[in-house]
Amino acid sequence: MPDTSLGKCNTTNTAVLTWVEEMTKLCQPDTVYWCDGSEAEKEALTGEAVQRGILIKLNQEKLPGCYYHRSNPNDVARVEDRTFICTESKEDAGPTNNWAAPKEMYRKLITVVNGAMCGRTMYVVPYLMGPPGSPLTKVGMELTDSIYVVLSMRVMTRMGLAAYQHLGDDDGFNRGLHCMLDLNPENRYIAHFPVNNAIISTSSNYGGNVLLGKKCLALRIGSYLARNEGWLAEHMLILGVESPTGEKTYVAAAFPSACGKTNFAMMIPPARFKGWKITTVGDDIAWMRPGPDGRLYAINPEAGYFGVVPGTNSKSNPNAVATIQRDTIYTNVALTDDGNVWWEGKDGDVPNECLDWKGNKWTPASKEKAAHANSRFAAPMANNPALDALANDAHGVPISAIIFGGRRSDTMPLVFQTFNWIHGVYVGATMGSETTAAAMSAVGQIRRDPMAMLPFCGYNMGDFFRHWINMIRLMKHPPRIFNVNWFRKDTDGKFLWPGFGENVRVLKWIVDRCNGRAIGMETPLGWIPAPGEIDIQGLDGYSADRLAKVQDIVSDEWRNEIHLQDELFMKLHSSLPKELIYQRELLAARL
Ligand code: OXD
Ligand code: MN
Repeated sequence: MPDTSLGKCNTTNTAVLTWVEEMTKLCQPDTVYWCDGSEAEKEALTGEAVQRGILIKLNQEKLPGCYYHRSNPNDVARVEDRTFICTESKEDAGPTNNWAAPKEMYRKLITVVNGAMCGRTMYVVPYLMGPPGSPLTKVGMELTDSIYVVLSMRVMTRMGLAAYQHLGDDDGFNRGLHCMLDLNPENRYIAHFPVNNAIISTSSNYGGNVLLGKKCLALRIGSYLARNEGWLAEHMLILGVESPTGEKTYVAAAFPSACGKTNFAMMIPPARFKGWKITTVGDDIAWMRPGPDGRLYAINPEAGYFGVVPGTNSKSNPNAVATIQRDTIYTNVALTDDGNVWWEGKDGDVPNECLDWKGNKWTPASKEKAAHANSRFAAPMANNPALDALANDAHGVPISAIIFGGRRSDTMPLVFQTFNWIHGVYVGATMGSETTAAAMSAVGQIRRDPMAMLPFCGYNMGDFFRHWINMIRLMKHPPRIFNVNWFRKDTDGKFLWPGFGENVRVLKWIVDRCNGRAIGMETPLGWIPAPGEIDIQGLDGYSADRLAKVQDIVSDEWRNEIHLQDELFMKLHSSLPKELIYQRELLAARL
């Protein structure tokens, strides 16, 4: 028997009611379904999605509560060329964003979504970004005609009636409209209207484009709100480091997409680090604001992880392996005949045969990968065995260190600490990384990705740097800023650092620096570990010589690096804070 209490209008907030009515008139759905976030609703919608073939039920003995989804092959990643920041002036969006005038974009999209939900259901999804009761928490409403989006939003956000409670009678919520249309890439728009706190996303069903709480609200609109309200919305993981003496230090770290943020946030220290524990607050996004004690406090606005699947195994990320054993939606991995999932780099044997992410027969002799390189899991963070005790805390956690890092085969040493906040902002601003499959672009080229926010900053990047510089005035005890690179290679193309759980060795030095224990050594780049300060004991066959190599500062490489920064500096010249130009000159002089 269908539960007839589900789907009914469940708010009296007049701003919500008026907006939903307007959007209903525009999109003309057959039915409007109001989500409440309940278990009964989850069961009903999951059942419907399975019945309509949108989800496949996986083997419930092996993977309880897990489902499988295949996307349209033309719709497997974020689309930066179709992502727009619609501010009054082009200068407000800045040279690193696609800009469109709000009026024109609204006019175009109103045509695109007019009647787009005929014959379909519009789901009204209320959600919170952030724990209930936090001063940083924001309310979003997403209207979508995708049941996959509804079920994924349930995992990724605090979805349901709690959002209305937080909102009360207020009209200050993000208005997000998502219409799947026919997934024709020509009608694909991910349009942000920061001044109106609104998002319209069309003709896609890929997470990063359509789970509107994530990149669209928490980063693009979030960064815009953060600048106006005096806080930071960042593409950063947040983790806690617990020492054997029980000392707890929190760290936030920015890495470009698919550089191992999720692995780093869930890392398990090696045997040599007995008694050390890493706990996860968040794996992708940090909202941070100065607290009354002058420190910077961070929350993770999300409630789930939307992680890259290939390469996830008990060596790279045992906590992620545990997390995705239940209540997880898998997208674009391979499907085995016993209702299990498989991907390149999974633990255990390669199946003799399975269905690839497109639904075609796959064998180990196949030329193509079975799982798409950007196949994903959406899993509740509550499943994470290493979830930090304060992950749901309304005050957030005090941040002692901010880490920037990219994927660089050369130039960048394993770790250095910047001299001060502004030097740290310069290092974050000039971050570069080799591109990966998380976005539709050529893989393997270096691109400047300031603070890992290139695709996510909702306003002019130069003004974003200015905001970062200004933030120091609001903090009596700012976090120390570091730079790391796990990906440096030797001349044979082999990684110079083992990475994964061994990264705790670097993290320990960072924590020691924050807590006044490590002495360090001054170099032109900043402070690096003094000999012996990075513990390499228990690292099989790893020598001090190899550590020296991964820390090496090669003048020619740095001359080239400074030269390569020209491109970014020229692009941003009209809004680039002078302080960053001085920092670059100082670095050149030191080198
Ligand atoms: C992500 C991304 O999905 O950064 O987190 O692309
Ligand atoms: Mn990300």
